[in-house]
Amino acid sequence: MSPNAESTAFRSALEVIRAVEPRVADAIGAELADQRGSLKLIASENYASPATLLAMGNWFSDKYAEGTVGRRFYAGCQNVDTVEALAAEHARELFGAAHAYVQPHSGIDANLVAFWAILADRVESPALRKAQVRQVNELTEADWFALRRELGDQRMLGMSLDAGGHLTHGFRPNISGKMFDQRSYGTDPTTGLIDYDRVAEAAREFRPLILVAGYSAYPRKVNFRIMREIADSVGATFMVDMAHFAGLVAGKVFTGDFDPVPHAHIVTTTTHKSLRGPRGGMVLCGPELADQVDRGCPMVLGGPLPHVMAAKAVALAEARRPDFADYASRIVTNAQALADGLLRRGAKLVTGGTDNHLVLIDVSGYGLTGRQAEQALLDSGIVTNRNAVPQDPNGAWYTSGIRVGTPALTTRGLGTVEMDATAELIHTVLSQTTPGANADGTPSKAKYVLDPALADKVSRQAGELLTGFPLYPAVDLG
Ligand code: DSN
Repeated sequence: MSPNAESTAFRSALEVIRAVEPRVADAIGAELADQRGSLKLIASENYASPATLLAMGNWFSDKYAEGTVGRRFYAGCQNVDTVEALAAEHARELFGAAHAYVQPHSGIDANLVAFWAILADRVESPALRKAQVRQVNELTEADWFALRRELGDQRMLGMSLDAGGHLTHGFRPNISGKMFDQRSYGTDPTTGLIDYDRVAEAAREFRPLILVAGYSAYPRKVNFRIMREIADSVGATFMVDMAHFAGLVAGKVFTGDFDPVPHAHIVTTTTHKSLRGPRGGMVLCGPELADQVDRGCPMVLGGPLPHVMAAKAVALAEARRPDFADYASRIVTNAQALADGLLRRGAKLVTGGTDNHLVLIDVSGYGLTGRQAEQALLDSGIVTNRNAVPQDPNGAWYTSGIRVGTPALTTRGLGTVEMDATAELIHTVLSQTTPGANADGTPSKAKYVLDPALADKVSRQAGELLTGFPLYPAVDLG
């Protein structure tokens, strides 16, 4: 590759865009400047490689490709077949899965595909059998009523939202909460850890069709062997949503009992978090569920996004290289250094630390809500997001937590020394922010007081911390 290839590619792309709508070109340039200038600690974000980004900006976007490789509802899909097959092959090899479905547009979509596949596989219903794509026209009105009744009775057991579970695991703001009769398992109130005996007890009482493991804000490993045993003991299908930690599985940081792929019947993920690919989703499963999973489009999904599947193939190829394992293990070392730095300065952390990519700070220890802390940090050049903590008295909107994660900063090359410096900046801001009041003098859960001079100083220090770790160093937009 020529030394200026990346700069030339992005500069030329912006020039072409600018000729049509300069404000879009400006916004793209501004986004790079913002990302370069801030400490990005959002646990679910990362920086995809230039090759991954460039694989998305092309004429694959113009192609319809409903169906699967070699069995499309549209003609002329030979090149889409090539990239979809490549992405699936890389995913199978990387994760040791029998089958990979790379069409989901997001994690929610991947979970819906999995839910449908499990329902179609497990629910004994003649109406449901007919509801498969090719027989759907045979459904009578009575069949539809029966189908809705039968599906409506199904049960799901997943991790509770305030313990770190995800909306799509059966919670009301997501369709899964309306599709399934849902119950959740939480964490031990003293340790903050999953109590597997309590999960087993909940499974015995509730008899779910689907037991879901996976999280978006739990800072610890999950023992998937034990979870599978629990699922088997009640005849449930065991599903793992590894969206947050797929990069740690790919990089062989989570192995044995902590690798979900050999233990789960079906695994879903996003591709853009710790896995560092394009924004999208994916489903892995064994041969038993493969046919149902492959019906994802058009059963659940809109037309596949061939340009994103091309980018998935590129990113998955990158994740198969030996340096990805090194990256994945540094994500965890960095998260632990960040946690240690925060603890040493007196911060309160859910579970007292981390063994994955994220740390959950209970900011009630600083007398703040998550909303106040999130905004004060943002004013200071530190991008995080607020998150509920277990049994959160402030609910899911204001929250009492701040979730921080290391996949993005690790991609930039920051290490444990910089994580300690980051902990210092976070602690400085949080310890010097105070809750604000509403106009009528009552305490506010959103307003806060932070000296702007301090916010500016921390912002500058955050910028200095990043100077030695340029983002997209080979991309100069001029
Ligand atoms: N929105 C993602 C996260 O931030 O964890 C999960 O869907």
